[in-house]
Amino acid sequence: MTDTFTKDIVDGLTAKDKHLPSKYFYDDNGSRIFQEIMNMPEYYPTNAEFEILSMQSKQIIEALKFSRPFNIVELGAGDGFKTFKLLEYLVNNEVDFHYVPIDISQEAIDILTRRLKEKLPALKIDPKVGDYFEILKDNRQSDYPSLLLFLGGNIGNYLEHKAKELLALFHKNMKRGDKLLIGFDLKKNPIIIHNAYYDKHGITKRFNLNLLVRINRTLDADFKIDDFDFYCHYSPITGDVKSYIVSLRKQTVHLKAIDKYIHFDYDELIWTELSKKYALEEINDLAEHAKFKVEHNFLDCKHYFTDSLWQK
Ligand code: AVI
Repeated sequence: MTDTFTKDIVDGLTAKDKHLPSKYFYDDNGSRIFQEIMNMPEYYPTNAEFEILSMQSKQIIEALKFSRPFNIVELGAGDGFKTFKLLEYLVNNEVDFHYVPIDISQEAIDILTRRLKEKLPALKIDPKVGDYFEILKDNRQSDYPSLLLFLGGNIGNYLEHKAKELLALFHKNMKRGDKLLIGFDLKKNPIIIHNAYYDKHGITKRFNLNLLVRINRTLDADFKIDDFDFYCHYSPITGDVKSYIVSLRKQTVHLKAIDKYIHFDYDELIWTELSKKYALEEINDLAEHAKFKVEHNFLDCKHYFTDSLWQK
């Protein structure tokens, strides 16, 4: 048993309280299901952040106070849908900058590059595939100031100590004066949050159960998907949305590739994801802890989401 995926899955499924890392949701099928989630009317973060980036591009760019040229480095660019409005604003205003989208998926980067070249032929784009930090280290050599984008509220999927570690790494790999624009989903009426995750269409359920399908394929396992269900719960006090897979029977699953048996009790849970919602003060505390200064919170009109601008 050598690879990290196998180790993470086995560690999680043999722990006293079973858990699986949400980063493994995103195989090709999982990424497609996530697109469906983002298109659901109940999943408000996509629209909220889209509104911020389309209505406040001018204010965001002015707040940078960067000399020209500069770089915009996007971590986990994906399909680049949200960022398009910001890039369009800059290109239309003939601002001198380079866009450096980074993603782990070659396919996502190819699609994004092709689309942007078509829609914004004047854009200077320098796409990169691979690990954020290796690429950030290179970017540190650049003489130009950089704006780092970490959008979509992805920070909410990290446990507190992991979020702190990630922000410290960003800080370490930035130059003095560089800025970070980071998306946070905010605490709000709990019913709105509940409906975005415990959706009536069952798409988020499919998103979670797809992880079992992935384990079946990758580790030649025999999870019977219909014998598992999905549950999630929002705690308005902590701001945590926690998602679980529920075993509907007492059952045993065989991971044939590594000849390992996993036993499940009736109603036993596998914790799959944290999607934390923040208060603005908590965002401030996180920034200060990582030695950033919060310069501005760009909010949507309903105050559901913020793209928070931080300076190193
Ligand atoms: C990617 N991430 C910010 C999403 C979230 O809201 O936590 C993933 C997701 N999980 C269920 N719905 C969406």
